Amino acid sequence: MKHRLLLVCLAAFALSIPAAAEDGYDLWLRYRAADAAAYPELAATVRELVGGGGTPTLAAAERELSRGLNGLGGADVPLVAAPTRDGAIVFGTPRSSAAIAALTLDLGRVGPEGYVIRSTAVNGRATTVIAANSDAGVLYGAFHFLRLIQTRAPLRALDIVSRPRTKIRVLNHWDNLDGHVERGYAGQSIWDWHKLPLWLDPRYTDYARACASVGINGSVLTNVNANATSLTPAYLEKAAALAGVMRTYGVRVYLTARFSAPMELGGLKTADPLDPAVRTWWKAKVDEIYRYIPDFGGFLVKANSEGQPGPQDYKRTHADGANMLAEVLAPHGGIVMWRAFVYSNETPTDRAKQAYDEFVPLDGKFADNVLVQVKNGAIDFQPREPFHPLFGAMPKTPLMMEFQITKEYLGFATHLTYLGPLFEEALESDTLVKGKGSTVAKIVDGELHGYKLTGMAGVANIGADRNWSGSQFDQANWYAFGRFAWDPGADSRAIAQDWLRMTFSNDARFVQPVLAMMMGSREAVVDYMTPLGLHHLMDTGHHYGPGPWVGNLSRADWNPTYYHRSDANGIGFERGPKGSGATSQYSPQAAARFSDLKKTPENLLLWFHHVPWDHRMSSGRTLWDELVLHYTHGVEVVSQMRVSWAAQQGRVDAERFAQVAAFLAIQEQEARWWRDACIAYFQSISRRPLPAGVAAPAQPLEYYQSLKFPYAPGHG
Ligand code: GCV
Repeated sequence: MKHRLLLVCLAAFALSIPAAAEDGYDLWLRYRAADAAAYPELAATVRELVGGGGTPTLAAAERELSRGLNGLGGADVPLVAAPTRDGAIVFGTPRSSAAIAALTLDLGRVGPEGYVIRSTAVNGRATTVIAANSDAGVLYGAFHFLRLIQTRAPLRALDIVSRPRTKIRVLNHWDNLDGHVERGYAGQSIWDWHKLPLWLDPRYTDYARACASVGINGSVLTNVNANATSLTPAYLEKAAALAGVMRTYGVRVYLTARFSAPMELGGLKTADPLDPAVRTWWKAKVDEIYRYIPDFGGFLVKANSEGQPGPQDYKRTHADGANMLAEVLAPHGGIVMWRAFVYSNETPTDRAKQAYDEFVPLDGKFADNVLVQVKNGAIDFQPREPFHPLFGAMPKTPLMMEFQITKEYLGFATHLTYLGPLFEEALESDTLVKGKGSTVAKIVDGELHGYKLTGMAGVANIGADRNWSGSQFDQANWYAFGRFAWDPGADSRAIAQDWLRMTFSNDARFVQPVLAMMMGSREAVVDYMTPLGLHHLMDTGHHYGPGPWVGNLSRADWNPTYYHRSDANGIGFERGPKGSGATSQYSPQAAARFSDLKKTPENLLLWFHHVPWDHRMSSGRTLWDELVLHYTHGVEVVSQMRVSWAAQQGRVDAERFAQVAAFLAIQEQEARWWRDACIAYFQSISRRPLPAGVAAPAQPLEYYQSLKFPYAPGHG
């Protein structure tokens, strides 16, 4: 009797434990078994894996395929030396696999990192071949093949040819050596510097797997607000240990270089890039780095920006600084990514103009192994910005895109904001510099100006939180970044759909509504934070909540009032010829469009123009009414997102369902806060009534102004 009771208790306990913990750790590499009846071609096309792991990277591909195929198929797929029956998966390069060498696969089309996935015959057996010119290419192809299964795609008659359109596809970690992540909302840094190099957290391998699964091939380990200590031998040894893990997955390690390191570490009196002793110091330092990390990628540098040291401290140019580093990296095959996010110490006429003013005169003056890294917009990763005027303005200098994956200005980790549409909008923007179709994507991938070096960087949203990104849906932004870096012409909806299917479920009743929710989520944030081209209304320092009233900071361009310029007459920053003239930094065709209030797209109106409150919008409403309705609409969309998600209960595991639901509740509350605070403030200036039927802010303006967040995460 006693035993029976015990068994009943044990059974009840076992039933209460989910089959597998669903805390988000597995990311989109969740290889849960597919329903064989609903997806019969999996069993028919995947029966055995032909082993080919001669190198560490091919061994990683083999491990991943085994893990994925075993998990997705629900049974172990045997590993064999050569196809023995129909349904073999053969992977490798022409060097590693005689079967692949014997096939005509046109690998010339895929370059050093691309791959071919093809259904063909090997030894008379129906086989799927995953082939590439390099081991990393094979690994990328293996992940693509697994993705096909994860998304329940057809597996027969495959003929996939894929090659990356950019060469350098890197994450920028703004991680400090003390573990704090600047603008990080997913906990502490994943790099446990204190325990490195001897303790290699298994997370490092899973990080590298996730990066490789979307083609990310570089990781800048340290914050752009750099600490010279990362270049000391003790830290180089730690970085080398990380490089050892990542190398297997085709991910190269990069570091940020503090420009004043020769003084701080070398005891020199100057860091002048033209000083021979400084150049000698950097040469020795770079040679030393390569002794630790033979495949070191190079440096990312933030110089003369927000107080960071740089060549201008010695009356030298950005090109002087970048080229000094480039010269010593070149013999080792390293590169410099020199950031264009600069704004000078003098109070500017318009901060949006500064990067262009400083960099365009330097076009053609950078060494061949330098890329200038440009944020998608000229201010700072706002919910919406027009494309940066540098794109198209430096034909002789490779420009790489910098996106921010971490959501500094888009609600941190709790707001569900899928960034795919933001990336896509920036990349699809037409600079018109060489006529119609001169998109930012074609500049970034080198097509328009013939850049030899190309790249895309994403400021990482990764931390030590169990779910990596601070929320389940923020993982989609890491994923989407990788896919856009591989193909800047990619489609954000298709990417979101893949991610949802891989991460959650292939059930159409789940995919369709949640996809719609993701696709509308970025516009909702724009609406409840900064509609119609407004920007930088975030409160001081932490950039979390609204602070449109802030106007007392020491630098004019740190104040939201500097950006929205609202007064009794109207609102917006006049950047046309009668204002700051920033529109003249675009190509003449684009400038003509942005300079003219009537031709400026309404979603950027207040970015480019100071517009009267009573201006008639295309809807026939006044600007004031339209503004209020956008704020209100943003909140309504979030409320609807909550409803859509609530309907998914039971279609996703309880653990992730509950976290997403709770975060959406936070988002709704905060969207309302943003709306109410901004309407209360702007109404105190516009002095106009709210449109009929629109709810008044819940609290008086003073209430919103009194809120303080001294401990908001991620603050630099
Ligand atoms: C790393 C913004 C952020 C800073 C960041 C800076 C940059 O200003 O608020 O935290 O510094 O951009 O991109 O360098």
